[in-house]
Amino acid sequence: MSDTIFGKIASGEISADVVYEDEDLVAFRDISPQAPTHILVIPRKPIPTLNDASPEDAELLGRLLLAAAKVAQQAGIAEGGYRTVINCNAGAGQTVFHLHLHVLGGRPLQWPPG
Ligand code: DGP
Repeated sequence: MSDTIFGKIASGEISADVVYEDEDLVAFRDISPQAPTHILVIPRKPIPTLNDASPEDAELLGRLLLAAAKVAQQAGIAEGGYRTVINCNAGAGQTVFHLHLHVLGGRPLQWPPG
């Protein structure tokens, strides 16, 4: 699958607090939450960064966003508001090179993020 920690979570080799999964996606709680609700949604496919996504990934990326909305709803933060973030490469703070979407909520979120 992939040799990143998220690839190992996707394959079940490493455990995580999984809140949603299907054939192509897994969502689990961030180990270092930056908000009361902080969930990561990943494709099982090991795409390192958003820069590496290709047109053939378009449907997968759309489903990643829809899964984010679903887990936000399940977590009870959809109405109050939440933020989705994809950090791309080190300059944006990406530390795990397996594409992932952060879903953050449960507290007021400042904009711009800084
Ligand atoms: P980023 O900085 O965008 O690459 O975000 C990586 C996030 O992944 C960071 O918020 C911490 C989280 N994380 C790192 N290792 C693990 C892990 O082993 N399990 C879980 N659940 N989250 C992890």
